[in-house]
Amino acid sequence: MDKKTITKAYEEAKKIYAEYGVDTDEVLKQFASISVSLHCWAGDDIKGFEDLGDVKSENVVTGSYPYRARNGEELRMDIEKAFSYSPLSPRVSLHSMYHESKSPRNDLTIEDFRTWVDWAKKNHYGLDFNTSFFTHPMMKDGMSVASLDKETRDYWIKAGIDSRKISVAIGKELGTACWNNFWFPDGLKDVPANRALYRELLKDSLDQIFAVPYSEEEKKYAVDCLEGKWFGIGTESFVVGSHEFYLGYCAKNHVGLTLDSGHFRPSEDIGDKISAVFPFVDNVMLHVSRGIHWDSDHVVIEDDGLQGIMNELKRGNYFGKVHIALDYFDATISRVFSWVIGLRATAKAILKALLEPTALLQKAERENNFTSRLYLLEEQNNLPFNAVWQYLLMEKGIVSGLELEKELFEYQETVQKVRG
Ligand code: RNT
Ligand code: ZN
Repeated sequence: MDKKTITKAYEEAKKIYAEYGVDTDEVLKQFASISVSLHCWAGDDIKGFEDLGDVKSENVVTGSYPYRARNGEELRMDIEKAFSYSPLSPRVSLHSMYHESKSPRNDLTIEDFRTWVDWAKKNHYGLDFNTSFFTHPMMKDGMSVASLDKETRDYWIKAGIDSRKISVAIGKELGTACWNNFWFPDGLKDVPANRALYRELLKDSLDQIFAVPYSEEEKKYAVDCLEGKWFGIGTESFVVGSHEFYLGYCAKNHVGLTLDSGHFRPSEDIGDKISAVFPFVDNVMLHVSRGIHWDSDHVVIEDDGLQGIMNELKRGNYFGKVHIALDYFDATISRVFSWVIGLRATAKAILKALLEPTALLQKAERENNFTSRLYLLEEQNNLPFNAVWQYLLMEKGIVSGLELEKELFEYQETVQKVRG
């Protein structure tokens, strides 16, 4: 589509949205202020860059699509490529297994991520952090900080403490708070005989990790969050860090809470949980994913789950307060495409939420007029969303449609395929 046609369609759309009380120019301004953190780990199937030999992974990624990024240079190049097709303000979630040094996993500083930090600075990307409490010889029977073995716990507690220093340092250097996520795979395949013991151990380890609170100054640069889970592969019967455990811990100890859309029973959705937890914890981060039957981490697409989350962020005025991050991986398709698809689906869902005539819906609800609420909800599905989306992409010089597809496959053939 040429610029003139896109602009004309936008001007028409603007008038139609105005009838519903929505100012599309304002929406585009608001959209520009919303950032989404892209998970670096989908680019290499959560393998990381350490030389650990044949070590078991606690994160299952299926598929054998070629062209996995094998080092920092390739991964960063692939991420940049993905961002070039997204209108969202960019951030990158890093895992500690992507450090590019010889240091052990529990003795890292910001300097072990120097290339990442300099790269983020140069490209004006925000950076978020995660400690990889998995895929490592110091994991014991799938456990880290809740292990019965003290040496194992101590190893990972140290990694957790250091991650908070790394996050503050990153946040300070980049001038934007680094969200530091903690997810531990610790759990049991079969029915435990002593759940309480594991939970006491986890609590004690967390108390050590968070023993020193951030100063007021440091709070500007780092936010810690704990991510619970219902079950995982190999932890079908028991996950030590369940959602309830962390909700209690976070509320009491002023730690942020992460909600991953794949980590709850299939009919639960995190769109509903945001307003339930927000008043009681200091910070909330979302891991936007797509579970099919279970925490399958499918690529995020425009579905009801995703739209439900973004609508909730708009309706409760949570944009800018709740941190949005992506978390999925699919090694059966192009990993760069998977980022582009997920980023663009998220961007579209955010834009759609911002364009929602929320004031009208909420007014109808306040007046107990559930008929109008349902009618308007339906009617808005036919408003000219795509005209606004195309205009946004055009303004940012981002291509779409078959052209995008052609360019990304070209990148695969001319860059990814020929990598030494
Ligand atoms: C695992 C969690 C966790 C990880 C990443 C790699 O179930 O969702 O967030 O996917 O940290
Ligand atoms: Zn997650």
